[in-house]
Amino acid sequence: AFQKERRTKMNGSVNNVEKPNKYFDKKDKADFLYHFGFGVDTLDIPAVFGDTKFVCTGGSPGRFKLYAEWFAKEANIPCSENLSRSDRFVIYKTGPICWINHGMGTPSLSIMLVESFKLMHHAGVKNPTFIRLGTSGGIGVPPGTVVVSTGAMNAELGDTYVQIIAGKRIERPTQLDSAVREALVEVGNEKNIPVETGKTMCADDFYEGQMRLDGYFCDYEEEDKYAFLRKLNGLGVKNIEMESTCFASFTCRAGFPSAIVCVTLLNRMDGDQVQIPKEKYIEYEARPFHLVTAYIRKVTGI
Ligand code: R2B
Ligand code: URA
Repeated sequence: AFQKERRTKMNGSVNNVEKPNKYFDKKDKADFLYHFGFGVDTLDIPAVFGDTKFVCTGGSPGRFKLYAEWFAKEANIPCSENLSRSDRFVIYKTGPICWINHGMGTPSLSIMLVESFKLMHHAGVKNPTFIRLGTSGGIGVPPGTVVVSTGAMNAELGDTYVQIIAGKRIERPTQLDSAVREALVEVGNEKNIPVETGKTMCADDFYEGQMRLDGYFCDYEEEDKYAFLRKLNGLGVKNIEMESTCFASFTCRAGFPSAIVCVTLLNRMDGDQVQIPKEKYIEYEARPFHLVTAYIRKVTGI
């Protein structure tokens, strides 16, 4: 019941929160988070993670180590060592913020999210906010734009996350928290970070699934690519990445407020190759960090 109450406090949410798996608590004591490499029996999870308020996530392990270190430096607080005991994901902690990478694509992200949700459960954390800080391909916005997603669209252009369970297709809603989004946009404007809001399309691959002309395979024409991007544009899509539907759907099911903040590395209307000068890449990948950090510091007072 307390989870339902939590969810109704969130703006823009209409869905009931799902309770954790009914088999979960019976197995609680022995639970091992395989892809994090530790479990209830091998780590004092409440002592290490019990104060968590934000879980920041994104694809690359190196970038998330860097983000954690930058945050620690900026807030003048310590940064943990890598707390993961597996080489699948890295986990850093700076005060009440966890920085965990999720790899590329929804299968990898789904594993990381399930284990993060179990981690929060074992730690006794009641209402963590999850934020994805990522990269993406822009549609009709200049490279370097930070898109704060209003919703996530799947590869069939539906506003759902499609899971195949027991041979059946299950579709779930992909809402994001409007209060967190609005607060992020406000901070972006205050900080002069180029922020836009819009829908995010989640593709199942980087090349054909995003209608690139630079993959190994390409059985469509250049005009098909532009027609598809224009169609997305007409549906309010500002960027394409590879995790948004799963991220939105899982956080929504758990009742955790969440947001997706992705910088665009290129405008797909102008090309497909991601080949930007190193200094530009560093500048662009720092933008979601600056935006999310300013927001977190504002709401936590850290
Ligand atoms: C954005 O960038 C990655 C592909 O290059 C993928 O994880 C994503 O969503
Ligand atoms: N990530 C994607 O998924 N697509 C892009 O075009 C750039 C980054």
